[in-house]
Amino acid sequence: MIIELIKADITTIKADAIVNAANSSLLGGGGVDGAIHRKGGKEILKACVAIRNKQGTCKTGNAVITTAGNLPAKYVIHTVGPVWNGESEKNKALLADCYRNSLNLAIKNGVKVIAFPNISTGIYHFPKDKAADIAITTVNNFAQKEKIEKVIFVCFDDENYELYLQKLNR
Ligand code: AR6
Repeated sequence: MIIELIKADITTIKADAIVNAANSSLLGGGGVDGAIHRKGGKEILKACVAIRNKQGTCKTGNAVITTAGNLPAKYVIHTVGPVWNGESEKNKALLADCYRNSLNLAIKNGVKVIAFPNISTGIYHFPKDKAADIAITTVNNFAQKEKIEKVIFVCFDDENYELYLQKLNR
């Protein structure tokens, strides 16, 4: 499995799947979620509503998959990161769940190349340094690594990009 780091808007990435930092409603929001729904078009929201009608809201740490609508990717994997409310093992475990459950769902759908944003580090205020450690460690320790060809960490802000650069070079 190759790990790639880029600084970009994830809606421009032509991967098999891009991951969305969604909320449990699955109905859209701000940040990367807003950008994905805006640029991906109505088909994504339609698919999210269908999932909600079938299985209800998406719990923190879980992931669901939809079409990517008008985006260059094939699928969007929507995962719900934890809201930072202070240091806790639970928060860290839930963020790791987001990466692991997204990767498992990717494999189930034949995804070879997957792009992740820096889940929970925006509106949900998870400290960027801690979140980057969890993201990198979880992806590195993922049990079925050989089934994924490439994981792209897509950083949007300079701070996240510099953190990932340092940590991945180590
Ligand atoms: N491409 C890649 N990364 C982005 C983009 C983009 N277009 N836009 C922002 N980021 P956030 P969260 C980065 O707030 O913290 C929404 O309202 C951003 O720099 O998008 O998980 C949802 O509906 C940050 O590093 O997600 C939820 O309610 C990272 O994406 C809530 O926000 C995550 O920031 C989720 O909050």
